Amino acid sequence: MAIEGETRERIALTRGRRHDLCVGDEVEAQPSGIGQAVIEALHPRRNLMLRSDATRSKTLAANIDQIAYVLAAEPPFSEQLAVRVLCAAASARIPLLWLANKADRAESTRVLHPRLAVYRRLGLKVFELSARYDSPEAMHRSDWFAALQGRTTLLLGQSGMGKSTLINRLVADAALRTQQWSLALQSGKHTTTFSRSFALDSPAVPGSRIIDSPGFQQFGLAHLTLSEIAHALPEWKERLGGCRFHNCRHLGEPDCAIRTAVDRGEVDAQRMRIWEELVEEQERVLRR
Ligand SMILES: Nc1nc2c(ncn2[C@@H]2O[C@H](COP(=O)(O)OP(=O)(O)OP(=O)(O)O)[C@@H](O)[C@H]2O)c(=O)[nH]1
Ligand SMILES: [Mg+2]
Ligand SMILES: [Zn+2]
Repeated sequence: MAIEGETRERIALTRGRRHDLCVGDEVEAQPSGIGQAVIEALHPRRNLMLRSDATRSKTLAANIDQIAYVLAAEPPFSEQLAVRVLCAAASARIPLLWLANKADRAESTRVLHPRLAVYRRLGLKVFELSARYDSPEAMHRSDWFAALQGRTTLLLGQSGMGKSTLINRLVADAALRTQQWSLALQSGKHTTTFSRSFALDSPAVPGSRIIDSPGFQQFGLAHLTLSEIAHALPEWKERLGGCRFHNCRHLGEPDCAIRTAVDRGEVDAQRMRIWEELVEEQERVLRR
């Protein structure tokens, strides 16, 4: 953590067994010894991104301006996970954009394009880049870089999509620290195990921050109702009033506006399959 007016960061300790603090939190803290501080109180949060399973929820970041979801064709992109993150962000009222990384891998990236097009048509901002190979000049001229300026952005995504690589390119001293950490851990791996906020080097607009986070294989939405999930899907939201039943789950009920739209090709069928899996999981959570 950082204390206002200090340049060096401190290791923060919490009183009691408080585990719900997360990156981006603003706290009351007292310096305690060299390089340490004790957190006394948590300031109210402007927003909070979280994921949850049936038994517990995990806070991911607080007080952020937006989420950049980093995806790529390799390792395989899970649209189901991406939709889950879209739903969690929408319900937390946090704007979200997609960074489709590894554009240098033209062959594999090609298969992503039809899916990216679906989300662009739904109004999502989708940018393509190569965190590893784009030149710094190209990065600084890009629309996605402009979208990061002046904001605090949380990078989220499956493991191996390139979140840390991107931060290493954007933050001059991040790479160094990454190396030090992995040396200290004797792990030899560069996979991220905890979230960390960095000042983004953007001379034009001060105050930009970017947050690295550990990749995930699962993203539970136990904290959302089915209705909240349905309302987070924009092309569904506008049709929800059209179903015959007020509590339609869009799983084959008669006169379902969403099914009709899927049959007519107006709503993407892949999104319907993801919805079916979400309903099934949500009902499993409720049965517990
Ligand atoms: N070809 C290519 N490889 C990339 C690109 N960006 C990242 N990679 C590679 O992808 C692998 C994973 O990158 P990381 O930055 O560690 O991925 P991450 O999203 O931080 O992964 P976690 O920390 O596990 O969540 C590394 O081998 C990177 O070199 C890119 O633009 N093109
Ligand atoms: Mg990482
Ligand atoms: Zn319906």
